[in-house]
Amino acid sequence: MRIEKFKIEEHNHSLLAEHKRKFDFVAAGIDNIESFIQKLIDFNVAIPSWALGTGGTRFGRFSGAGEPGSIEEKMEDVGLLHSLNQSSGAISLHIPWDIPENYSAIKNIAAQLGLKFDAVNSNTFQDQKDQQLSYKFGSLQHVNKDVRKQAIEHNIEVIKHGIELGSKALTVWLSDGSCFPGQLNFRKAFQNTLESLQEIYAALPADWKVFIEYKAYEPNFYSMTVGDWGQSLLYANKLGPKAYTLVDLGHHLPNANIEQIVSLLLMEGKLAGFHFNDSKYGDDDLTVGSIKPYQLFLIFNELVEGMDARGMNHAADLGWMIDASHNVKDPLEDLMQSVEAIMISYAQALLIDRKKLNEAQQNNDVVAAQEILQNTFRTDVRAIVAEARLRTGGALSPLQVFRQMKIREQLIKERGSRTIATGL
Ligand code: LRH
Ligand code: MN
Repeated sequence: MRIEKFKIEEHNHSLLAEHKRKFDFVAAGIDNIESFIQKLIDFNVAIPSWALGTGGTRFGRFSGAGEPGSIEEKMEDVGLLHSLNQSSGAISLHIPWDIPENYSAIKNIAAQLGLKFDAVNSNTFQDQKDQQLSYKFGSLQHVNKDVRKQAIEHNIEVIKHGIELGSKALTVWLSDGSCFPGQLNFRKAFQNTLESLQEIYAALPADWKVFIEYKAYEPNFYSMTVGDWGQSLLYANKLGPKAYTLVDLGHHLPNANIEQIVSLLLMEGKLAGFHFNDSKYGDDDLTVGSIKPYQLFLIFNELVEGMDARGMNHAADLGWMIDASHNVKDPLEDLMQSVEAIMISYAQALLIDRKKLNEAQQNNDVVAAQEILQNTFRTDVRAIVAEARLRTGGALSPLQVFRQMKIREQLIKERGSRTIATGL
């Protein structure tokens, strides 16, 4: 299904007066409001193809209804999101969960929906039914050269799919590691993984990047072979200029200072981008900004400071992706909330008075520095984010339109209540 533009215009008209009042109030205090809004308009977050259905835990999954049962329906759902918030103009495919059979048909649908193909993701953390050799004891790290070869070939196949679709990056996340002390020779596992990644790296087109995604642990694991930002950066530095470190917010040990990690990866020119989500304990893949919104703001503070220090293009020079799963929320409502949280944190980071903050830091005026950050964090920028949507044909309140138009109910009518989306 598609949302007719007039429906969104009707909705915006009904909220316009209230919106203008709020916008004029917050905009009054901002000098460069127009360039500010343009940055928000240019900023898009890619939606994961594996997070458009209901997820679950290893103990249970409570399936939703009207879920997309094919890659075409998944693109339709991302198209719905994008028509409502004008900030979700890309989809990130996970292969083999979402193998594009007919490239030109898929590209036509993407063009009609205004979608691009972001990074493609390989999967050597599951055994596929027609697979020769198992990844039970890892993939790129495996002690058996044939298993490594099989995993390398899969990654090269994923690159080929991405090239056909116009993607420019491969994301590699490995569940490789060990469950018990003594099970693995860490050095050999690292070297096997590096040699395997070098073969994958050699298959990258000149204008492509490879994103090495690290993760501290999975339940039941004693070690991960790409366990933290240091290990990922070691691989990325040894691989070469097309290799970068991808930061999934949920992949850290408790209380890790992620904003400091981001600052240093940016300084090194080795930050790939993000898998945005939020977590209370482990890799909970919860709605962005739902648990630690201040941390998200601090991360965007480092991003804006670090990107401007390197003269980077905010929208284009890093990979902006969501990686979440939905156990109790409607997947599309959850994703709308996540995109909104990202846009709010980015807008607040743009609002920080960098000159004043730098002065406070240079004068070791700790109180003033905190006041600058927290006053900005307590500034309600939602009307500015909404104004960016309004100017690009989006809805002032995407969630309100989604509910008022009973879009999930319409999708259930179209798809039935038993469709299951591949993915998490
Ligand atoms: C691993 C991960 C990775 C994806 C998977 C779906 O936890 O974050 O990015 O491959 O989720
Ligand atoms: Mn991830």
